[in-house]
Amino acid sequence: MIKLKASYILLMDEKYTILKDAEILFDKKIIEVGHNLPKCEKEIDLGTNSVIMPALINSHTHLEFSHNKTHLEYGDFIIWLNSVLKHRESLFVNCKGDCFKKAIDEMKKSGVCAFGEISSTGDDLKYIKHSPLKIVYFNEIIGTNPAALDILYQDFLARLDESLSIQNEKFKVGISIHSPYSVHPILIDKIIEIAKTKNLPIQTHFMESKAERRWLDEGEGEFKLFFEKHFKNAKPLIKPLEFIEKFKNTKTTFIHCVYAKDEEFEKIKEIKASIAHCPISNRLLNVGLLDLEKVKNKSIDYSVATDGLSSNYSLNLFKEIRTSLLMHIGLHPKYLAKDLLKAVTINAAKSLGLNNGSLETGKDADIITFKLPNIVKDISNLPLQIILHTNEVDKLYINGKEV
Ligand code: MCF
Ligand code: FE
Repeated sequence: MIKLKASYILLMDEKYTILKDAEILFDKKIIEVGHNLPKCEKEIDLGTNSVIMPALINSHTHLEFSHNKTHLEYGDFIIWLNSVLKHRESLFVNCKGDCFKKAIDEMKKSGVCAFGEISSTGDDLKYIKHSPLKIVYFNEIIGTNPAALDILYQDFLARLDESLSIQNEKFKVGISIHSPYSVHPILIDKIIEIAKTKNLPIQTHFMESKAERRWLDEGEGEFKLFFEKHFKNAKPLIKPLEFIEKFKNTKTTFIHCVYAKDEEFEKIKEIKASIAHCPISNRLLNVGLLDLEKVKNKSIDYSVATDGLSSNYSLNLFKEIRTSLLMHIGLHPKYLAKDLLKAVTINAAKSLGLNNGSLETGKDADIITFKLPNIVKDISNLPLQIILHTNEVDKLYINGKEV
């Protein structure tokens, strides 16, 4: 059992409780948070201007692309996609043990205790299965060629089985349907059925670019040229609303949603799905900015994630939320900061189906501690000051153990 004492403790509970000069008692799980808690053998006072909060959760990454620094081309979605097709093989071959370790280390230093990993090949499994961080491993399905559906499905099943065979308390399995433009509806249906039977969380990229919007609405635009060039298949296979509807009665997170329409947001809400917002990725691929005000007004839960190093320069989640704070110029920084901390803790935990993300009795003891440069007298400013001044944490506990 451990007891920590800090100047500020953010619970990230329903009421957004922030305690001053308070304590937290935990073993594997959180036992109690409050003042004057019972004595225990290991007690640490973290000192002046110290903060305790739930460890962060990066809901959406693609670590298999972690070798990318300067290979992929930014500034336009289709140009980026073409550069992915060109460099994918060599990026994967060059990302081995060290490359994954570096990526995980960067997240760990920024206070991340868990991440959602999209895997398109399964080759990353051997490198990350012993990660000190918790993983929700989303086996990705991608492909629209009717002649290849069976091979793709069999390959997917083999990867899914392998990942299911190593499940443990720190490694959970999910399914990723790449996007409405890149997966054949027959595969979508089969795979959603598996997710339902096995109760697995799902992630899918949705309405990321204007090109995707135009292709799915009209069957025209840059995606038409892209499909003709690579796949000789020039017809969109599903309507966006019909796509969302398929995820009814599953636990799904829609990634990006920059070009989603009102009726699509409403459908996402109706089926109780959530959104993952990746602002730096969206900026680098130059697709625009998710309308967070709309997402909030429609009461849809959102998490904030880095996406992979395929569309980001860093996997540091504090940097990601600081960038979000600076990008959404229409929203008040103080209140946006509160929502952004929720987005990388409790909302991300819900998205991945984890028992962490808030400091409440019975939750996993996934906790970070760090120090602010000075006192924050009015605690209503604390979330904003945390986002402005934190890059790395002092301590990270996962299931009550310091890592
Ligand atoms: O989220 C970003 C941008 N949108 C779509 N896909 C990816 C992202 N980062 C990596 N990807 C992967 C995706 O999982 O790139 C491939 C897929 O395996 C694109 S399709 C060849
Ligand atoms: Fe992504």
